[in-house]
Amino acid sequence: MQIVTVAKGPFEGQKPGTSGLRKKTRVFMEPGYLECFVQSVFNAIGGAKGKSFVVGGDGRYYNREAIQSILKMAAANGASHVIVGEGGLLSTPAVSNLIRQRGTDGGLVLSASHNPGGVDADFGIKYNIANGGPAPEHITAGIFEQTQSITSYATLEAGDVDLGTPGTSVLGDMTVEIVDPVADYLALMEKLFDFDRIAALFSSGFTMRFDAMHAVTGPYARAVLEERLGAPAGTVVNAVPSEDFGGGHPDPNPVWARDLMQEMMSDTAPDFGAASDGDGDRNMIVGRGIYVTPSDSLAVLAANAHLAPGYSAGLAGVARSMPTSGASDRVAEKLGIGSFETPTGWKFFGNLLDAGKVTLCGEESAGTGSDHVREKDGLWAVLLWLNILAVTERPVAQMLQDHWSEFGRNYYSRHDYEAVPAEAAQAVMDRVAGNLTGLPGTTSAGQTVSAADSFSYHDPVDGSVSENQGLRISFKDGGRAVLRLSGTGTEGATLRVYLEQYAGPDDDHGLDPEAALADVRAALLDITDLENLIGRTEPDVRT
Ligand code: VG1
Ligand code: CO
Repeated sequence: MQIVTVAKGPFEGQKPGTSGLRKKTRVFMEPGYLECFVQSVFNAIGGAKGKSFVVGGDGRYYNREAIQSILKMAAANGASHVIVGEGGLLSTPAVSNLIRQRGTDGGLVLSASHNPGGVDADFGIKYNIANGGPAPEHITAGIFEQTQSITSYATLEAGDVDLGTPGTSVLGDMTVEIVDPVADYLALMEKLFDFDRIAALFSSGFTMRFDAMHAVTGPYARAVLEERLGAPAGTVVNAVPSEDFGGGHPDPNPVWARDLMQEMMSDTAPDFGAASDGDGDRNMIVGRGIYVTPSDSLAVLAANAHLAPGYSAGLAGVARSMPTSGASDRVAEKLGIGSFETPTGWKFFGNLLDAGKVTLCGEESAGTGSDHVREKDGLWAVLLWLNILAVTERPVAQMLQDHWSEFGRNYYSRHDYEAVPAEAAQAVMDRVAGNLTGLPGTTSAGQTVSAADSFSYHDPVDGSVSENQGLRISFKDGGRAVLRLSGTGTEGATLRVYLEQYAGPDDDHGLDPEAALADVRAALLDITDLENLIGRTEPDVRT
């Protein structure tokens, strides 16, 4: 074993409360940078001695090098067993599944998720705990504390492990097991969904396009949709993971999955379209001629999940992140099951899932998942949609219309202002935060504020409190605006504005979302003085 001393930082590690460490790839490539984070993780969990881990990533630039470093460090730190996806590939939900199925002590995921990849783009790493989910705040705080004082890490002087051949080998006293990244995940999906019925849907001529965005879900989607379910070859596009995701952002939304959107809105659109992100935990759902917002998707899935075998007993409850629209709340209310509002980030769902309080969870950022793992799961969401469509035999557009007629429609849009100078973005937040009590009762752009607060979450399972999780402004007549600073950007600050307007069941639900949200947006811009403070008139991305 070799102890490598590193120049004393302060090492800029993962901020407590953020989901993993995300930086420019070149930062991760600085000598000792990745290693300091990994050693900090091992230190924060009481050492790696005798422990087992799952390690894999989304295949972006530096994935394999990072895995080799981690394996040598795990061996030097006394770990007993590490499971690695063949070729270094594992999607985030597949890591979560392997941790749970194989009972490991935790796992490390190499990904910056939906951020672009490449030597001049982004890299990331995140630690998941034994329940398969992202480390909760008390653990990320411990890791951060370690990063502030770390001076050395332990590694093994050894050759690289062959990641390309399934099987078991030894590295020092540690066993390294290379596994097929897809097999266990496919087995889990077969338990949850009626594969025969979905296969019959495809053989009846139902058409689909799945855009893997040159990221990790390519091999999974090919194996599940084309090989197992019989969808024609070519159903999955951009299916080979590439180090820079074909030069694009592997972010499944109408902006970055533009090609898929164009196809779905064209005369030759297939029946169903979907896309997933870099690490395979996000999903975008599109019907022929209609985009399904992630908030609506969660609500439709909650209302129909019982049609799939894995959920035939019904749902225990539904949880959504605070900025996600209230559409799923209405379904939960009608079903008479619990509904929960958590801060942004999947780790907040872990306790609710572990305690059996909820079965489905979702975020407006295209994350949907269930108690089958402890991460959001892109391909799982696609399969649940397919199972539901196979049973109802209704087009996606009809599913949505019917849903809105029953529950009403929550028009929704998120506006992102990216790479804003940090002080300017903070000024917007401070201005609103400083005036929360003065807002209720005030009117601008014809909208009267009914309530305003800074969201703080009281975890109903462990009693922990997470404060300052975003600013909420509710308007009379069913409008709402939310303001948050992103925790995943790597350049300046990203200011997120979430807009929502409810229209009841009797409405015709036919407005363009941006038009339906125009008043709420105007009121929000007026209240925040956002355009002046950040010097922008248009967001960079609307999703
Ligand atoms: C974003 C999303 C959030 C998601 C997080 C991680 O965070 O808004 O909903 O949980 O990314 O997703 P932020 O702080 O930038 O808004 V993933 O697929 O990038 O692991
Ligand atoms: Co992701």
